[in-house]
Parts: sequence; C-alpha cells; structure tokens
Amino acid sequence: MSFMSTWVIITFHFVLTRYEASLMIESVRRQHQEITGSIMLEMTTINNEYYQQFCEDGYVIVEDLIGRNEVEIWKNTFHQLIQKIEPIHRPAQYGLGRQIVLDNLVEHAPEVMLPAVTNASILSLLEILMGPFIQLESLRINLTEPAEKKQVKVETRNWHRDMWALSVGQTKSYQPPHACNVLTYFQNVDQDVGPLRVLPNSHRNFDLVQKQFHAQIKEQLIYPKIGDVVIIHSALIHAASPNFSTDPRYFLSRFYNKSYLPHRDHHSGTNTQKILRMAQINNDRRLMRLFGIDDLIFSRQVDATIPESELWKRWIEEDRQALKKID
Ligand SMILES: O=C(O)CCC(=O)C(=O)O
Repeated sequence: MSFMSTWVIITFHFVLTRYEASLMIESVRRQHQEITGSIMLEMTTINNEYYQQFCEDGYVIVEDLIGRNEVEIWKNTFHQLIQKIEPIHRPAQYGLGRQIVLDNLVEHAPEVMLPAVTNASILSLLEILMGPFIQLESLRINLTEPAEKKQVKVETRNWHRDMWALSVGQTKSYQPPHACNVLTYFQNVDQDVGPLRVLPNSHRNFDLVQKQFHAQIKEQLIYPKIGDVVIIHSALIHAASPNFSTDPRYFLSRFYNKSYLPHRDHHSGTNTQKILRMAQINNDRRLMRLFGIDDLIFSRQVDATIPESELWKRWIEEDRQALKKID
C-alpha cells in the first residue's frame, strides 16, 4: 500500500471517529437535559405515592410513560437484530409457547435502545427505591409464541422471584430491593395475551408457592397497556400467563441492580464503551453507573449519624451538581 493511500485511510478513520463521537456527545447532552429537567419532579408527591405503594405491594405501575412509536421501533429493531444475532431460545414446556429472548440490546442497537434505559422518570424513581447505585444488569426483549389452549397443561408460567432476593423473609419490615425489573409490554395485555401475575406483599415475607405452574389464591392479575411501565421489587413473587392470543406476546425487561453487583449484559462492547467515554467527558455519573463505573462506591459508605434515605438524596444532588458544572 502506498504512503498516500495509507494517509487517506488514516485521515478518513480519524474524521469518522470524530463524527461518531460528536453524534454520541449530542445524544448524551440531550439525555443530560432530559435528566436535569426531570430532577425537579423526582421528589414530588407522585413519586412519593409510587414509593409508598411499592413498599406495600412490591410493585408499581407508571401508566402511559412510553410512546407507542417507541414501542413499535423496539419491536422492529428486535426482529431485525434476531436475523443477524443468535437469540436465546427457550423451548416450549407443558404446551406453553416457545420464547425467543435477545439481551445486550444497548450494545446491539445503541441509538434505539439507550433511551429505553436512560429514561429520566424511571431512573429518578429507581434512585428513590434503590439509592444512587443503579446499574443496567440486562436489557432484553422477550417474545412468547402463542399456545393452543388444548395443548397447555398448566395455568401459569413458572412462579419465581428475580435475582438478588437476598434478605426476603428475614423480616416483615420493608427492605429496599437489590434489583428491580422494569417491564414494558408491546401490546395491551388482556386475558388472551396473558396477564402478569403477582403475589402482592411477597417481597416482605417468606411464603412459598406450593405449585409452580398453578394459579394462586392470593394472586393479583395485572393487565398493562402499551406504554405503561411496571416496576417489580426483585423479591416479589410473580409469573407470566400463557399466551392464548393469535399473536406473539412481547415485553422489554430493563433489569437494574446495584452498581456493585455482577451483570449479565457485557458492558465492554465498542458501542457501550463509546457511551461510557462520552459519559466520562460529561462527568455524567448516572450514565457511567448504568454501565458499571461507579468511582464513588467506596466513599459512599453509610454514615451512621444520618438516615440512609437522607444520604441517598444528598448523593443524588451531588451527582446532579457534578453534571451541571460542565455546562
Ligand atoms: O412475562 C411476564 O409478564 C413476566 C416476566 C417475568 O416474569 C420476568 O421478566 O421475570
């Protein structure tokens, strides 16, 4: 290769990298504005009501938070991606429909999927529930194929708690979650599509389910609409229902855990690393933490003279100020 062509390639690469970086900066800046704009809302009475409900029942529904267009784009992106990337296949059990799951979605489609995890209303509420330690554990879309009623031998999918239900049952007092599952369904969920089933208050007691695939006396059926967001405490016992509709049943799961716990999505891919670099330039601690970088984790130990919830508020405010300084 001649000196000239090498020079042209290097220059082209340099210009392209700068261009990509500037696009990413722009998108992070937009999120920054969105975040600082929404912070004013975060300690409002609305979030306080959600908090009370979450402590009591172990879940909360924030209605109408996501636009239908966005949900449609996620669905299309999922179908495009599974043409190129091998998803996880879960075989049909007891006649229930097969499931196709794709994880690592921020890395696979950052422009489309990053806003799903940086949604400022969701993060603000999660910070009230878990403190300023919110990491993206995994972002995945789940498709469940329809099932034939006469083939299905069970009433529900498996009842379970999500990961990190560590201290459940030790006390009936409310314990903040180590993780939260934040779900958005891609269709209006009705009896045919199959409601989400929960055992309210099971995040605060050690009750066990006797039959893992059967309806429960104390169960509550939830029928979210497109655009609703359901936030579940990781210790809450819940299950899906069979999909008896004629269409696939879809949901997006944003699974967030404490920033010092392990994560299934790998944050080392090229796209995620670009997002992280931009977050570092902007000193955007909230965004860095989503992808596992939390430089303050060791200094933020619990000061025994101040309630933890108070410390959380201070740290959230400090992070907000740190972000503002770069304006
Ligand atoms: O499919 C559902 O409605 C529930 C999903 C679920 O159980 C989970 O993501 O852990």
